[in-house]
Amino acid sequence: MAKRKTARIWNREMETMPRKTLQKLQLERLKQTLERVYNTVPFYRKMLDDARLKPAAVKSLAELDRLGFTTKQDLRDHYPFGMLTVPLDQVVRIHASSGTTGKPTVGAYNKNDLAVWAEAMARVYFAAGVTKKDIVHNAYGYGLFTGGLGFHIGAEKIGATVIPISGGLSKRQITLMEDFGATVLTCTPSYALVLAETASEAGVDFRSRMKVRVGIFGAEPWTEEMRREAQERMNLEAFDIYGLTEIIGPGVSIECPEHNGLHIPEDHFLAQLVDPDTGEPLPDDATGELVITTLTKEAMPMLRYRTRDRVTLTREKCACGRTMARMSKVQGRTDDMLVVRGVNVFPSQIEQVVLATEGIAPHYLLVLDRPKNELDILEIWTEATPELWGLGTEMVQRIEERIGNDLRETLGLSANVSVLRPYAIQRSEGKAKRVIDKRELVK
Ligand code: DLL
Repeated sequence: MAKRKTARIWNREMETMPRKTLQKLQLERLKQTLERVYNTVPFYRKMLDDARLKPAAVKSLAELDRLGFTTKQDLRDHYPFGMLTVPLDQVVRIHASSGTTGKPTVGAYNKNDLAVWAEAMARVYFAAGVTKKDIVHNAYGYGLFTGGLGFHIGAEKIGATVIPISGGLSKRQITLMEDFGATVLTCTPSYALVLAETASEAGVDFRSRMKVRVGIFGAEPWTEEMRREAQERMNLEAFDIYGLTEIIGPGVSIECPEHNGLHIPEDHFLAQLVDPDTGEPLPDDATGELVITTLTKEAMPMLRYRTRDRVTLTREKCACGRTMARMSKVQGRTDDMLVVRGVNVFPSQIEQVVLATEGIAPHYLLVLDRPKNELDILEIWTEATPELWGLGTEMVQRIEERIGNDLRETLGLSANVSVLRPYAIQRSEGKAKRVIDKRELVK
């Protein structure tokens, strides 16, 4: 008989819990969370009061639907620490990602939150078949971005050896991956393909020289074609991982060896699906917007957070044995946020920087592409005013450089900027189409 891969499960008690028991636990934890935020965060107190919901009186999970939502804009309105339930001296870590305009979205953790995160990431590693015997080459960025440190604490939790290489210096990554005998590669899917390309350019046969057998790729949308390409070129099994700063970072869901959806640790994160236009609940098998309520986070819990990510859900038991809900691969966003090389950015943020530059007319176009085996390329086309154009090519080039530098400094984003002659950009007659995304990330 063919030997079936036995699924490794980090926390069997939780991850395979009967759904009835799970729902009881979720209700208990939800009530604790509601109690906590009601007493400490004015924004949530108002949300609960508006819904006439008293934390102690909540009797079922369904009552959650009476509440409104928490959005990125709400986090911005309470930037940086207005959503905290604890004084800052109990916060031990802060991460951040881009917000809708200017200010970043903050994630704050107390000691217990870091423990919850490490637990979620330990489950991730086990789902992907990673154990303490593995050597994890962690090429997610370390810093404010949650990728690097999230994968780091999870690897430590399971006792694997972690190489905190972060992103960049690709040739050196290839050398160290081989020298240290890495068995697991963690990075964005597009960076994985860049590493494969770098190896082949350096004459290194990735398949025979590297020991990498597992890749845990996420933080940006990617297609089945990219998975096939990565698996083929690097001789590894690729797992999709999803997460967002507002909820905890990576670890909000992960594929198991069945590769049939991403498991959500529902004892920590309660998942709902809503119609993005009306906010009404949707059945699991519809495509809708994922809404998450955290059940165990302490410093900065989230009630009904609108992720803006479009998915379907299933709560049927998986062949791997887990009873935890699975979400589909992210099928797109319900807002205009772009994920460029793993960096979240809204067109409005780019607009602010570009149009604040002297000599630039208020017309622009963002063109995104992902050439085979390369990172995303963002081109920004904008237009000179007749005055700037009159000053000659050298001046125009200087402005292009200035915009490029400003974007790098304010948004951490590198882009190819072209300032075109006046009236070069087509005027629209209705809603301006400002973004051309050629990456075809959603099929
Ligand atoms: O990207 C956390 C993360 C780090 C996830 C490392 C996985 C691996 P943010 O920077 O806040 O957090 O970006 C969150 O990125 O709302 C999605 O739109 C998108 N995203 C994240 N993972 C995936 C994925 C991290 N696997 C936003 N597929 C989310 C598609 C993803 N989109």
